[in-house]
Amino acid sequence: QSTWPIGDEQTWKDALAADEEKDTESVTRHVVHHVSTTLARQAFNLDDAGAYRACAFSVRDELIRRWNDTTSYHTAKAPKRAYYLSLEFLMGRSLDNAVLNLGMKDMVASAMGRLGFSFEDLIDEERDAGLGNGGLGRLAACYMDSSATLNLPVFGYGLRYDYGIFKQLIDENGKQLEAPDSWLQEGSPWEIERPDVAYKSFNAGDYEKAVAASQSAETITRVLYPNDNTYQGKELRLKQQYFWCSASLQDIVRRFKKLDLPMTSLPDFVAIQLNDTHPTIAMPELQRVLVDEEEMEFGQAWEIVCKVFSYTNHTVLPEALETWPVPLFQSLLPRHLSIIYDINSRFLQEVSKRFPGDRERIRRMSLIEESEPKRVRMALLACMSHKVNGVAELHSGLVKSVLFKDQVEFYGPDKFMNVTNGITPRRFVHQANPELSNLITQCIGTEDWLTDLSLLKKFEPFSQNPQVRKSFQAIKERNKLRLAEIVENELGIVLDPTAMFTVQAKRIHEYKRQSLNILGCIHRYLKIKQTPKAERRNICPHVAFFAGKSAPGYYIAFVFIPDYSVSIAELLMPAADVSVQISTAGTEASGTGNMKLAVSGALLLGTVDGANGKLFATGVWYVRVWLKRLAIVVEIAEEAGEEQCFLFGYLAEDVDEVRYQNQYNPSPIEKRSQACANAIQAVRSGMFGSGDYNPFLDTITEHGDYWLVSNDFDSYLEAERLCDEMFMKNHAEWIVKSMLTTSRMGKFSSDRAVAQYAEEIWNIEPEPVPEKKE
Ligand code: GL9
Repeated sequence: QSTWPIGDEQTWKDALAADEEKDTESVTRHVVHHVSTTLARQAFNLDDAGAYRACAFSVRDELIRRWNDTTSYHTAKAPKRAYYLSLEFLMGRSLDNAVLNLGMKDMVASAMGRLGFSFEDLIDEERDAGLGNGGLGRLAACYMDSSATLNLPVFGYGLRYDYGIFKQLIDENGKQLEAPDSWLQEGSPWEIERPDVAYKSFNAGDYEKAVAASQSAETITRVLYPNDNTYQGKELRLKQQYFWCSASLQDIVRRFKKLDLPMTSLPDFVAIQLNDTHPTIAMPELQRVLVDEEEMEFGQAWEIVCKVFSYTNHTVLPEALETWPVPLFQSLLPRHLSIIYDINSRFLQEVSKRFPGDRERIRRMSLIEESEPKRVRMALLACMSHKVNGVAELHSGLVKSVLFKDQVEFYGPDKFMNVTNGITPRRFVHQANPELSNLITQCIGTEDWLTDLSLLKKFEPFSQNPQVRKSFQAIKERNKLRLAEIVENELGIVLDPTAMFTVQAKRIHEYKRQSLNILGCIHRYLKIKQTPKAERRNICPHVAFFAGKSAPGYYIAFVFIPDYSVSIAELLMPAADVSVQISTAGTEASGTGNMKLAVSGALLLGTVDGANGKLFATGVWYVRVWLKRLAIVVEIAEEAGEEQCFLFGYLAEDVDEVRYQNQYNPSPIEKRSQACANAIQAVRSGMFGSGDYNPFLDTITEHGDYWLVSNDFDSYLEAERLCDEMFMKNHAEWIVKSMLTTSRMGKFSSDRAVAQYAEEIWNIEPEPVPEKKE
């Protein structure tokens, strides 16, 4: 019997089918249709911006058809779903990515060509959706890409900010200026407004109040907070968090309720992932819904809440941990505060049963910090969820042994796990480095590696093939040339494309130590000056690329490539020879730029931190630099094989001790590193202009060098020397190593990471939409 809901079934189906043709002619027709109707324009007044929009609308139509098929299939099948709550989604641009994923790029490009436009130019018309700060936000975007690729029933919920991450300008003194990112100025063709799906948490019935409320709701989503690894504690930020979590939960509960099942089966249908502690307020909010609205018993409700949620930690830096002042909570969310107090008192009873008389432990484990004023510890609340994970092997180890040591002892070790981050190869290889993508496909004879990155290992043997090696090298050279041309056009700086390109592209932060990189550059400069002209050609020429934004008001910063974004990453990463990952050991949770650089064949110059150690240990090769613990060197060497890699610096486990020495029993800086002292002296002498660099330099020489720049300096130079030597003297070997790097990055796909979340945390299954029958 027919289940067709409305009108004549055949009429609907014929109309849909007529819309589904996919060839250059039909694409051309669709674009022209959008030009004349959606945009109300014609050929004589159509510029690139208009053509981009029309093109985007016609591509979007194709996405929507598939979206519709997916949602109706999933609605009918009603599988368990996962919901990814992230306050940031750093999506970048969509047009190129969409046509590539739809397999329509050639078709669309030739359609636009026939209409008189260059598709590559149109791609550049799109504004980046910069609704994130860096790694954490881009990770969420990669995870959406992978969830779709894996056919997983996953939704992402976030805020649609009017202004994303600020636009970065550099003034004539080299300082950062921030300008608003008005990415919605011309509207976004990729968004669909759903005014019909609205959750009114604001007073209905009273007109004036309602208008005021909708205005205050608009200010709530006005702007993304530009913080990286720091907690700021602004009232509006807490409002953003609650507004977003409340609306998301209402949508989730509404969808669950359509199943007509008791609330007790919620955990069988709903998994919610907290991307950092930002959405932790969703836990007491669900508790409020279950207890106050569904009239469930408190203890039973909390059990359900804990089963539904899980939490990803993204940093161990103490300054980043969210703790909201109790008075602020009391004034904004009094019911939630009282729920948290109830949960806390039950929880602490359990703790004191397990550890009688251990007052110190209870103080540490309390959800409420007994400071003045008291504060709510969001991370400890999030730890009550059913799984807690870190984002790289080394980081997850620190999460267990340092950050949540008490919690591991209380809950047991099973709750705490690792899911190493990943990146999407569709965007960061296929789209950003199309020539490399083609070469890999040609060599291994299939495109399947784009959805199963472990197949990259089949590329490894081609590192022995001189022909392929030549092609691989030529691609790197063209990517470098492309970057050099853009730098010349945009910044007026002429670069030598045969020089070694080193790239450090990430947020500017002391722990990431752009300082080490720049002082290293100064060291090189001083060395070149001291070298007689005739001997200078033995020195490996470097171009050091820095890109990244600094949190406003964060005054220790340098920037060269301005306004770093996803789109600039797509340009920089394929052109790098060397990937600079030099954070103080134990501070970078994972890093994901390291992965983007490595798949494009950049060799790693880095500390044993974040995923670096793991990138290295699973494959790449082997360093013979100054790891201060020989035992570890041997262990890594055993895993990776007798090869050359460029790791350096103190290990995480040594950092506390060295730091303590720096602070309480410092040796003169010249003793820690003469080279570092010289570089600093050169800057202080005014050699690089009259800017006041002393506050920055003093952090190293006067204030205990918290981030160990001086301590790691000599081993950094040594690693760099080895790197230069290979690049200059044995470039053939360099290319082999570069190809091996690419080939061995299979693990670092976000597909692998998301599959792991699905299986080990969410307990959800792929639900591919069945092929349509003709
Ligand atoms: C971060 C970590 O610092 C990175 O090491 C990690 O790779 C990402 C993703 O897990 O998360 N945590 C964090 O607060 N940021 C990260 O990048 N900051 C920004 O996103 C700006």
